[in-house]
Amino acid sequence: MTITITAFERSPDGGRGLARDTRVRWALEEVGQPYKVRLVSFRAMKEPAHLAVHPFGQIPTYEEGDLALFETGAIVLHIAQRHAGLLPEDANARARAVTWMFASVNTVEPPILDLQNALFLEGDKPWHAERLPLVKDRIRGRLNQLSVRLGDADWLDGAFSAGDLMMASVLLRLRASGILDEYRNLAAYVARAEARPAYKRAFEAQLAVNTGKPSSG
Ligand code: GTB
Repeated sequence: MTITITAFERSPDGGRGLARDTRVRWALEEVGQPYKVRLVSFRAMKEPAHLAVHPFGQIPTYEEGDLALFETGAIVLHIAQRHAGLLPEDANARARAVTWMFASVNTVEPPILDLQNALFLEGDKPWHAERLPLVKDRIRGRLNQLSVRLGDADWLDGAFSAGDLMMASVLLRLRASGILDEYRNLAAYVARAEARPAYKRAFEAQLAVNTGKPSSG
């Protein structure tokens, strides 16, 4: 059955991996599933046809036959449950990998999103300069804990899993802030994730949409 995802017709980052369709593309590349992409404009995302699939008028979405999903965590979990390669066979190890998926979007991503909001939506507020260090320190609090847990391991719990895919996707959005590079092991973790052939194919495909150049993969 054909898989169709949605992505920005024109991504604000020029297609350099920051929009969340990257995670879905990456998961599909990891498990070797071909997919089609329906590009949507910011206006089309708020129109009834798209809202029928995504109640919050966002990207990405995932459609496969009569199944329509939104929320990257749920989409990546769906892909990982149906195709080998992103979740361990052992039931307990599988549950731990899913735990890391939830931790990425529920515990690590919120303070990172708060920084994006502070930088892009609150720059003109009189309290912006006072608030910014607090927002950054809340991220550091989480990264300190994550860094201790990862230690010198390559991945969060044994072999690479959907938990790492989600966590690396969340962390890479921090690179421009410089905060990721304060944590040697986390910066190396993200670099290791980005070096995976499946990530590179996903990145190139998203970039190609925005540059008009066909992707090589
Ligand atoms: N929790 C949802 C999920 O995980 O799927 C969040 C989905 C979401 O935030 N989608 C964003 C969106 O559709 C795109 S990824 N925004 C449009 C809207 O809400 O109207 C966020 C994003 C956008 C652009 C960049 N960028 O270019 O730098 C980075 C991240």
